[in-house]
Amino acid sequence: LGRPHRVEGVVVRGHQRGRALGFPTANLETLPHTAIPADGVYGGWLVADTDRYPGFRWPAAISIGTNPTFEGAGERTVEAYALDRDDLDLYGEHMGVDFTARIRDTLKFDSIDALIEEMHRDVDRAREITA
Ligand code: FMN
Repeated sequence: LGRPHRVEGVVVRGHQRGRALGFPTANLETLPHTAIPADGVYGGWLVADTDRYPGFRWPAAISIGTNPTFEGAGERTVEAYALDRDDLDLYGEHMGVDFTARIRDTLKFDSIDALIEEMHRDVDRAREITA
């Protein structure tokens, strides 16, 4: 494409598990017909262009999928964890996610600890991808 694919949306509340996992994510509510990449984990950027965060972007680990590790996994979500930024309050903000490189397929883990362990590796990979 010559440039990373971007998905845009307003940040909405998810199941609120992310903070407990150690990786709070911004869940983007996308418009119908948005071209969402295949389920998986990606390295890229969380891009803000709002009054609060004009021209800001943060390196991010991005997850697309139905979060099959959790019971009642249902809706496909587009979520981005801004690396090292556990303090951001982005609810209601219009944001973009730029996909730089694919890291892996989405997996159904046997335990939440196993998911968290893998997410640490994802974050390391996302850091390299955006360095
Ligand atoms: N959920 C899975 O079930 N399997 C995965 O392989 C998986 N990988 C993820 C990788 C990253 C880098 C991130 C940020 C999330 C991943 N997730 C995965 C999604 C988490 O399950 C999800 O972020 C968590 O449940 C919080 O969801 P919530 O925002 O709706 O509370």
